[in-house]
Amino acid sequence: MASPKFVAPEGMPKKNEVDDFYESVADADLQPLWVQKGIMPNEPPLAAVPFAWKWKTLKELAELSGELIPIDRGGDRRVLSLSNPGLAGQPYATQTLWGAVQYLGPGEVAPAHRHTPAALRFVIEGSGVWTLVNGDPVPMAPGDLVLTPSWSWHEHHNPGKIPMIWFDALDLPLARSLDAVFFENGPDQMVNRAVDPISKSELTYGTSTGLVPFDHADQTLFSPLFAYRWKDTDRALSRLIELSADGTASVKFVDPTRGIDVMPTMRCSMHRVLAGSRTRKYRRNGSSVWVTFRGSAVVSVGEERFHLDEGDMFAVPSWCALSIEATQDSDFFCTSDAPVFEKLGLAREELLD
Ligand code: GTQ
Ligand code: FE2
Repeated sequence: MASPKFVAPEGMPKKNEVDDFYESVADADLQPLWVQKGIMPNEPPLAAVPFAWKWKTLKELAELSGELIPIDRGGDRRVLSLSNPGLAGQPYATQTLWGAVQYLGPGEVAPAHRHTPAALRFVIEGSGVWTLVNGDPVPMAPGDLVLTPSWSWHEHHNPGKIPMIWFDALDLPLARSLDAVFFENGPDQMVNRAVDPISKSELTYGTSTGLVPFDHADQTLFSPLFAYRWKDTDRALSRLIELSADGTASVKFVDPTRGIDVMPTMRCSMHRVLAGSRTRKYRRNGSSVWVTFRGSAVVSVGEERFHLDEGDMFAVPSWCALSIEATQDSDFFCTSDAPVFEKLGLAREELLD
C-alpha cells in the first residue's frame, strides 16, 4: 500500500520544499545569513590570549639554536617566533603580528632576501652586527630600532667576536591574511662589504632635529630613516619624564619627513615608567607586542598579570586592557598594528581608570 501523502495546508510552504531549498542553496555554494551564528558579534571574539615570554628562556633557547642549527639557504634566519598559545599552534604573537628572537653568532651572515611583509628589529643585547638595508649598512646596538620596510633587501652580518640576539617584529600574519605575501632571495654571492661608521640613511635623515634635505621627495610609504638610536630615544624620554606629572613618558618613532608612523602597518613606540608609577589603563582594538628593555614591572593585560624583568616580552591582543606598574625604573619597546586600524577607520579605544 502506498504511504499516505500529506499535503501542507493552504498558504504554508511544504516541508519538503523547504528542505529542498536548503539543499539547492548548499549545492549552489551559497549560505543563508539567517542560519549563521556569531557572524556579527558584539565585540571581537578573541583567539589570541595575553601572554608573556621570559628572557631567560628566550636567551637560553636562542643560544642553543646557535650551537645546533646552521644558517643555510632555505632557513635563512635563525629565529624563534613567539607563538601565542591561543592561536592554535600558529607561529604568531598576535592575530596580526609576528614577534621573534633572532640569534647571529660571531662571523655569521644571514643572507640577503626581501619580502612584502615589513620588518623591524629592536636590539636587546650584544653588539657588532650590522644589517644591510637596500645596500646601506646599518650598525645595530642595544636599544636601537632598525627598520627593514616592505620589499627592501636585507641581510645581517656579524663580523664581531660575540653573538647578538635581537627582537624581530613583522606584519606577516596581517600580510598573510590579506594574501599579500611575496618573497625573493638575493644573490647567493656574498660580497665582503666594508662597514660604514654611519648609514647613509642616518646621514641624510637622522642628524639634525627638524631638518630634512630641501629636495626630499616622498617616494615611499615608509620612513627613509632606517635606524633610531637609543641615545636619541633615551634623551627624548629623559626630557619628557622631567615634565611628566605621573612618572610616565612615551615617544612614538616617526618618519622625520612627515611625522607619521615609520611604516604603514606598524607603529613603534618607547615607554618609560618610573619605579612606583603606573600607566593609565586603556584598551584598544588591534594588538601589540612589547619588549622590556630595562627595569622590572608588573603588567596587567586583560585578566592576566605578569611580572616582567629585562628582556621579557609580552603580547597584548585586541581589546584587552593594559596597564604597567613599574617596580624599578623601566623602559618598554612596543610595536602595534594601530596605523592599520586608524587608516581603515576601525580604531577604538576606551580609558578604564
Ligand atoms: O631577519 O629577515 O623574524 O625574514 C622573520 C622573517 C626575521 C629577517 C624574522 C625574516 C627575518
Ligand atoms: Fe627578512
